[in-house]
Amino acid sequence: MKDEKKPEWYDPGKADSFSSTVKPGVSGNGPGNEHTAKAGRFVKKTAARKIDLDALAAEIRGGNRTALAKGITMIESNADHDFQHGQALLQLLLSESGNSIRIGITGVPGAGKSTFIESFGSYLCELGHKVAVLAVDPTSSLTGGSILGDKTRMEKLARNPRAFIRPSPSGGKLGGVHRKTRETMLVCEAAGFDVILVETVGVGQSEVIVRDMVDFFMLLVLTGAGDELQGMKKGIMELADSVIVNKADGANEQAAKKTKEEYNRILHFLQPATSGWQTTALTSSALHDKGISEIWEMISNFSSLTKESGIFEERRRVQTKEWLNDLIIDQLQINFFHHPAIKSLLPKIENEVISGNRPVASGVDELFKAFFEAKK
Ligand SMILES: Nc1nc2c(ncn2[C@@H]2O[C@H](COP(=O)(O)OP(=O)(O)OP(=O)(O)O)[C@@H](O)[C@H]2O)c(=O)[nH]1
Ligand SMILES: [Mg+2]
Repeated sequence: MKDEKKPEWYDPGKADSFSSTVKPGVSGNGPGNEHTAKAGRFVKKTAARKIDLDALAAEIRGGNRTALAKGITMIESNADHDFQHGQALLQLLLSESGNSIRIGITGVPGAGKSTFIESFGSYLCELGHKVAVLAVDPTSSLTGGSILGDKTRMEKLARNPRAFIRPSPSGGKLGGVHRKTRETMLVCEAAGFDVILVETVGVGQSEVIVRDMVDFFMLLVLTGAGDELQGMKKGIMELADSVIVNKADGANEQAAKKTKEEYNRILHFLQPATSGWQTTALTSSALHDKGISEIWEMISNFSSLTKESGIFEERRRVQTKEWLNDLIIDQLQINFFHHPAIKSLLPKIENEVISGNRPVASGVDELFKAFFEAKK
């Protein structure tokens, strides 16, 4: 393509493929100009729709944010052809992924997770890190992604060129959010982000999902321990590598320190989330950037300790294996329940089982026989 035909705003690093081009003006409509006049109209270019995945992968490796966003959109799409492209893109980037510390952050609504990420993320950018912020919001399929919908709490970070913020994807298929967030994490790593922060709201199963995709998991809590501490599910505390008592500022500072000590006492008796690491409580004021450097120091210690012992790599291997397992189960469910043979047979079996005329296991047996028979 000749240079003068390129649009003014083209990306110089990009190949010569544009969905629109600048056409030279047509002078008159006389004889000899018919073709030019015709070509000037909008013509849908089929070739432009072909995605050059190698070029996209190269741009992502080079840290191009537009390319990164494009790759993630592909991964997040629920359309089948995007799924295929997304997987091919991941294949190209896989060897460059993994070089990061993945940190999960959970806590009840209002604990200060987003404010903490704003403060912590900005601090890490100042240290020279590149920070990607992702979210797992179990309600995003219903609400269209609320958790990071308000970037207002992360205004400073959102403007930082070393940071990248991506709201929670919506589900689509079963296990969709889980898969998409993990894959997004890999693409961000390939783009050079060396700290990945995953925010999740402390309700339902999302803590377990995020625990399974990160290296370090922290629980943000507030003061007013006593009863709250008693009521808190032991299970969640046992997922955490650290408990952070946030809002340790102003009149609340002393109370927060006391709460921290109470947590440390209790944590001592609990099963640690990571073997060889004692889960510890610290305080922070996300609003006033206090306690932030201590938290990073703790995570750095965690990282070197677990890398030395091999626990870090081992956890990642186990996580990937479990991820594979989860996806197989998702696929099996989708295939089974969406199969026409099952769709037509299931209501009859349900009726028989519910009315007490048939043992449940025998109903399942018939369904699977019908499923495998239809698959032959
Ligand atoms: N005083 C004080 N207020 C804080 C601190 N951190 C957060 N807040 C305030 O607490 C409120 C909730 O903070 P968010 O960061 O939105 O909390 P969140 O945990 O992300 O909440 P959800 O996203 O709704 O789950 C906001 O009004 C913050 O300004 C802190 O360290 N000190
Ligand atoms: Mg939030």
